[in-house]
Amino acid sequence: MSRASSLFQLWQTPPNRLLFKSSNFYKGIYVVPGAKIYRPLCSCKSIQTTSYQVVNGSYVPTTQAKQEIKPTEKSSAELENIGAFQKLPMVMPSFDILYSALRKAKRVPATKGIANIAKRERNRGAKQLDALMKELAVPLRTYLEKFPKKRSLHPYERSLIELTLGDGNYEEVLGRVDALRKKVVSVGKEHASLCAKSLSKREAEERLSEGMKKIEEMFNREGKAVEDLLNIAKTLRSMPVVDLETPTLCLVGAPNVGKSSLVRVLSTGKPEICNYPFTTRGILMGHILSSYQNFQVTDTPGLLKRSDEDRNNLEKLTLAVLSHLPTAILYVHDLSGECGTSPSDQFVIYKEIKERFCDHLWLDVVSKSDLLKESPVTFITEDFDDNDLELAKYRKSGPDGAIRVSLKSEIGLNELKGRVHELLRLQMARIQAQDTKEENRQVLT
Ligand SMILES: Nc1nc2c(ncn2[C@@H]2O[C@H](COP(=O)(O)OP(=O)(O)OP(=O)(O)O)[C@@H](O)[C@H]2O)c(=O)[nH]1
Ligand SMILES: [Mg+2]
Repeated sequence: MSRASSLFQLWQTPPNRLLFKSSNFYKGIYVVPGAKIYRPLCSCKSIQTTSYQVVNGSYVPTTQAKQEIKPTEKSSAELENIGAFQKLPMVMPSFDILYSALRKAKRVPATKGIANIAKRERNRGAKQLDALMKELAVPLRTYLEKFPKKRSLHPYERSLIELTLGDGNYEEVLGRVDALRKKVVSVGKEHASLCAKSLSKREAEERLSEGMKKIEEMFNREGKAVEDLLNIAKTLRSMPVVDLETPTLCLVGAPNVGKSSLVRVLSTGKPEICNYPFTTRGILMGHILSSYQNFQVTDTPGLLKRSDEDRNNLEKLTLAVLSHLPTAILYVHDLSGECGTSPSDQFVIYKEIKERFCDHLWLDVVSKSDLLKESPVTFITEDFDDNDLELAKYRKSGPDGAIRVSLKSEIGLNELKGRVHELLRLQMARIQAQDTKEENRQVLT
């Protein structure tokens, strides 16, 4: 059976087979602003197949390794593209950089033809210190050139950096790597120059070993900046890849309303499902592969009723997706209130989001309809104004046109899948229209 047809079957699979299977595939991770270990928020489903070789202290894909690494400013055409995280260099641990540099520097001989022993020794010492300085500084400079400036990134990736690494941490770590590079250069130059002025063979040997020791100690002391950079690269590289040309469905709603459960049924995505809020702690991508078309599905953390200033980084991630990616929205409502957020509060959140993102294609779904036999059934007590007819209507059946589904009783799922397909086809038409508009604009300018 081909891969496409087996995935198509997944799309058709009865939901209860998928829903209540516990999954260890996706493990959410808490965002701790300021934390120095940057563990990925999201699962990475792409498998690395490229081979790498070491160039200037970076693991570079073999296909790129022979190309010269030039520090170039990004052209304006490159600025707005998504995918910068997949191009980040593979950073070597500071220990590896240091010991590779020491090994290479110690092999550097004196210039040929110097007969005087003292002269030869100070020449050798200065050259070795200079080599050590370069072997350490060049990889650091290469990293600094290859980690993009935040302002040159797509706004979505910029938000991911701020919300997953903590505000300012990316720049702070790059700043520390640059400071280390500068120290290596200055201490290396100082000791190479001292060694070059030695009056005897013995003095040259002593100054060489003193210089090497100083640089080594400094690199050991401050090399943590490189480790932090390595962790940042790992975290960012594991962020799910979004293709702006592929129609995307984004599931949004209050925490615990059943978004991830629906992602599992609608797509290949396998987010964790639990009966507590904020199970989903990052952006997770799944795919819908129908007969001829590939669609993306993103699961997002839940939104609470509160102002933007009070929102946690997880909620901000959801808003970043909606603000910066051209997704269609599947908004999930749990009118039973079993999720922990009352229908009245969900209504407030819904109205705010709908107003803010009214230009997105939209579909409403009322989840857990097995719990709504005598709707509205509220699991939590809430005060609400009986005279608010709009709210009363919402509490009974959700927004106009909402589809009722239950994963437990398998109600409404075929209708939902059909409507999702329709929505994504419309999204495809939007993307194509946008591309044509862009091409026409480029022809005219
Ligand atoms: N009764 C019933 N429970 C459901 C249904 N769909 C999901 N649930 C349960 O609702 C709970 C929350 O489901 P999730 O899919 O994790 O909800 P979520 O919106 O992704 O939650 P967060 O990631 O925390 O925002 C789980 O215990 C699910 O088993 C349904 O159709 N009926
Ligand atoms: Mg979830």
